[in-house]
Amino acid sequence: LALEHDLRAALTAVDQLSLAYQPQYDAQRRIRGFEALARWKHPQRGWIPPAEFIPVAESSGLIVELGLATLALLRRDLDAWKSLGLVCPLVAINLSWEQCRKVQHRERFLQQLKSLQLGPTEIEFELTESACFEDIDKPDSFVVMLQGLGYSLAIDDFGTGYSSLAYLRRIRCRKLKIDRLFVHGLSINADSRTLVESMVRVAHAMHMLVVAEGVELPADEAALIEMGCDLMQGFGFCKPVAPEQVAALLG
Ligand code: G
Ligand code: G
Ligand code: MN
Ligand code: NA
Repeated sequence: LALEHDLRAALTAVDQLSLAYQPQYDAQRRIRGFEALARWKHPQRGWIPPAEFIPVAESSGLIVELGLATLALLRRDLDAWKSLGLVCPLVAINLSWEQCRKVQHRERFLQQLKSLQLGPTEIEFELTESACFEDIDKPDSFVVMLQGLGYSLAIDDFGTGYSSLAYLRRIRCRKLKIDRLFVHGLSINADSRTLVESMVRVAHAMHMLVVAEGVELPADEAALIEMGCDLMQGFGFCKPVAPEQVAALLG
């Protein structure tokens, strides 16, 4: 509860929250996009890991405000890069199911996108496999709504949920992000390799791009390139970095 109280305060003291950006690379090691990740610097406790504050935000409902704040931070960072003459590729923002489940929350989110002029050439969205499959069954699916506005979607943490592959036919997302659980060590683990190869084949058959998460080992990178994985993200390339460091990556 103390954390919830402090997070509520952080949402009005803008300087406590920021975004870290992790680049996504193609097979030629060119940067093709970024994933934006929320960061919270608590005035007394220092950096609080998202694994700690995101669940608090979700259970308290503060995730809705945090989502709006995240968009504002992205706008600020995009403007700063633009003023340096840099062209930033697409940035992916994570969405929790809690922040788009309710109609009034969606509307505030869409309104924020509109007023900040964050369009489909600036931003895309990541939703976990379980959130996507919960949403897609609804008559007023948020995924379908965002896609109707031209935004592209990535299914996050793919392979860790309980959904059947049949759902991929219903949800026509642009990208599939393979969870690092399957990616790490795939070059030496025959089971992981087989699973990732199958996921790449399924995704491509469905005309989706594949992003491998948590790529840390050069041998895994080589194996992923060999199996036709489109994009890679992980500590082996670059850890999530502060906005000022993005400028150096783009320049
Ligand atoms: O940055 P890190 O890898 O520690 O993130 C941990 C988790 O927090 C990830 O699952 C990520 O999707 C989630 N997360 C990070 N930033 C955001 C955010 O801005 N919004 C939401 N909803 N989740 C986020
Ligand atoms: O669930 P989501 O994919 O949004 O989580 C992203 C999280 O994964 C971030 O917290 C980020 O810091 C972390 N991450 C990114 N690359 C790597 C990696 O190579 N190894 C590990 N262990 N974590 C990573
Ligand atoms: Mn993600
Ligand atoms: Na993920």
